[in-house]
Amino acid sequence: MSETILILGASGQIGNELTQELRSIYGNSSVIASDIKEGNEEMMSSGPFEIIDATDKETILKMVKKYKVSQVYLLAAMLSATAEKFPQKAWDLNMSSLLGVLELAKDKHIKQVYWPSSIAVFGPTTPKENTPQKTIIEPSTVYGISKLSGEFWCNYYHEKYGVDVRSLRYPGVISWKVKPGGGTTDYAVDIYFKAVEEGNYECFVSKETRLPMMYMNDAVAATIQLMQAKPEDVKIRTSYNLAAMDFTPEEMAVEIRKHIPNFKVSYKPDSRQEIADSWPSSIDDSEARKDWNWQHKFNLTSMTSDILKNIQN
Ligand code: AKB
Repeated sequence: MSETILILGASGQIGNELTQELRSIYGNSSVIASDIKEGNEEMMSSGPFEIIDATDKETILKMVKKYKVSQVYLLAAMLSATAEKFPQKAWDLNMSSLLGVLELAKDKHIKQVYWPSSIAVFGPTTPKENTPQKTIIEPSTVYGISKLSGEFWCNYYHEKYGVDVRSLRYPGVISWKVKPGGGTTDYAVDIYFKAVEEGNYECFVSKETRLPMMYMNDAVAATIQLMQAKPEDVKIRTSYNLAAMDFTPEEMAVEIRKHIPNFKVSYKPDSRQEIADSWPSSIDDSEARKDWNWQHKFNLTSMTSDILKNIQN
């Protein structure tokens, strides 16, 4: 399979690890990383990198032509907590970047597009447990509104113009290589670093807040698996529910104490609590499992061991 891939937003939490995995599959020179800021040493030294603003359609087109790009992964976005502070900016970034890339695909400059959605499309009126693919979707955050609109734009471009765009509704994604920024689920990453570095953590959501989560390794695997699936197997062109595990901060603390027995957590919920409370506590992703055979590998126990081992190293 030969593809030339452009990743927009490659220096971020998911972009960084996705870039490295795609480079190992398609070859370093076939995966062009880009962002408004440089990535880490591994990304910069292992393959091509370009400074690109994801809302700048003309520059994207120039790069698509320069490298003969066949696929674009658009990962640049403003996440839930920051988007509440800068609603207009979040809407502009999240929407204009997507519409620009969809137009390039419509005009046949690229063959395939990946665009991430999120559990943030769901809102307070959505059934909380085992949230189905099709259900009440009334988001209460700017980020959620932008993701929901984006999903329907993807579907529209697919139906109307035959654009091959694919998408996943990520749960909170947990990683240790690059930290996330501006999300509500960021505590589930911070907690591991604070456990190792300081032995205690002040959590910004309450101890019983249950949210759907996934280890980065699974998120990257799912993304690539969806992009490699046969077009006829990709039956949902808004965005697929995707799940691996769900837990509360208290359950995380119990798991971390198996490795760091004196680890202490205190709870001081802030404005992010309201966002977390509006999201599902678990997700039904049976459509992804049925359509393209999605299977997760990591649960809370195996993820915790892996992350702590890596941070301690
Ligand atoms: C966030 O917390 O904003 C993101 C997400 C769930 O999309 N991690």
